[in-house]
Amino acid sequence: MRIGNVKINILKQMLVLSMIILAFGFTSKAAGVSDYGALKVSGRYLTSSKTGDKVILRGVSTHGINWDVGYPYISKDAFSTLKDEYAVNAIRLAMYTTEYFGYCDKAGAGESQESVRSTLKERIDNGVKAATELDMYVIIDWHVLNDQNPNKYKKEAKAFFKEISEKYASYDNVLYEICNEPNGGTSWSDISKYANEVIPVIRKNDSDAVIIVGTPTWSQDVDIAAESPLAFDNIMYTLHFYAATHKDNYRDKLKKALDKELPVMVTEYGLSEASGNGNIDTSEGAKWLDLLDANSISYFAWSLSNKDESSALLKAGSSKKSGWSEGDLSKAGKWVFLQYKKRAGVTNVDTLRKVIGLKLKNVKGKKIRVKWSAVSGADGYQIVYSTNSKFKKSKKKQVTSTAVKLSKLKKKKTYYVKLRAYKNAGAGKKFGKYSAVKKIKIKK
Ligand code: IDC
Repeated sequence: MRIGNVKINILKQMLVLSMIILAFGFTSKAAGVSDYGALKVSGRYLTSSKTGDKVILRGVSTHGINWDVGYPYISKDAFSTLKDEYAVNAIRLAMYTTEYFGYCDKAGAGESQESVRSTLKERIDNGVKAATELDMYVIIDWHVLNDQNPNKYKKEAKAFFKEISEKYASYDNVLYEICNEPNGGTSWSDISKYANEVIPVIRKNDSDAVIIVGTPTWSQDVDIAAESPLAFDNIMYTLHFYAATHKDNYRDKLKKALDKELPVMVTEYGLSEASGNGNIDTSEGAKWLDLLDANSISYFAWSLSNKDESSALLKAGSSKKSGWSEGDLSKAGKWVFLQYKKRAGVTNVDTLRKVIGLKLKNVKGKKIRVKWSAVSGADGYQIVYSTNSKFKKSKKKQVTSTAVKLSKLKKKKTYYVKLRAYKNAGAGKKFGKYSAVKKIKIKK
């Protein structure tokens, strides 16, 4: 039937179009929960239970959700900016167990411990719901740090994870991180004891959720965990790095763990020093992300915050709580999000689109006026013109505006004009494609 054929043709065209979009990556979003479904650990990889493909989460961690440099960014608006503009497909909610307003030790905060807890759980709930509505994955992080040994608050941890795994059992996008960074001499066997009690509590409610376990020495010793991994399925082990401090030696630890097929997730990293401040090292950062991507390991940048420290992804003191454009990002934020877009292949950030809307007009005095439409991301434009249609003996001119007057032209001659956008790249320039050629005869 005709109508049927027409429909099929339209469907075919849509299919071809979506294949082109996929191939060239001109979509603006990273793949999400509706693409992958629940996550599953298979061998040393995080995979999709839906397609079986390996999955890389490119995420952002909040700062501590107990502080005003952290929790105000838990919102649908903030997360959707991260997703739509910066190719982020996962969020980590970092809930400190100690320090001011901490879940287990509120450290002098002027509220009861019970009320601190209910506030923190409310924030987690807001975060989980926002991520869920946006098709994003979300990690609930029991942020052990000053408390050093997760066994210190094991009872609280079990009660907490019992409650939240019950609440989010049906959420395919929720992952549980049971101890951020054991430290202060906490051994892998200490951590294993803790994990062997906490994991079954979660499993009872949420039998197949991915659970992430911290490793000794601020989650650096994945090589040690690899020697005696836990006896559960769907477990990943944490590696954290701060690129200006942790370099080759730490990457070697990762390689050792991978040689033993340990499933690793980088639930926190920074370009800064381990303090969260100081130098930013993007070249070490690139080495790390290359290694992680090559091994399909997920990573989460610390932190979505405007705190005045170099690991923060937003400009220090910036007041916007969502809708950040590049100018609102810190040096680290700019770098991290550019990497995410490139690495997720969601936007071909290196390619400038070709110039369109080129218009030529005679101007008195053997001149022409050239105008065109702006290309997003361009730093300027290069105009090429010649009396030869093949652009032999052409002249070139570079401008940063979207209009220019060309002068000293020859009367009665026909000129051919084309132009392309460019981006400054180090010492040189990166050019987009040329516009269509337009011609004009010089009259006056
Ligand atoms: C840092 C924050 C900083 C805060 C400090 C103590 O960036 O503003 O004052 O914690 O609460 C980690 C931890 C993470 C640290 C981060 C940077 O998981 O909580 O955040 N870091 O020091 N491990 C290595 C580095």
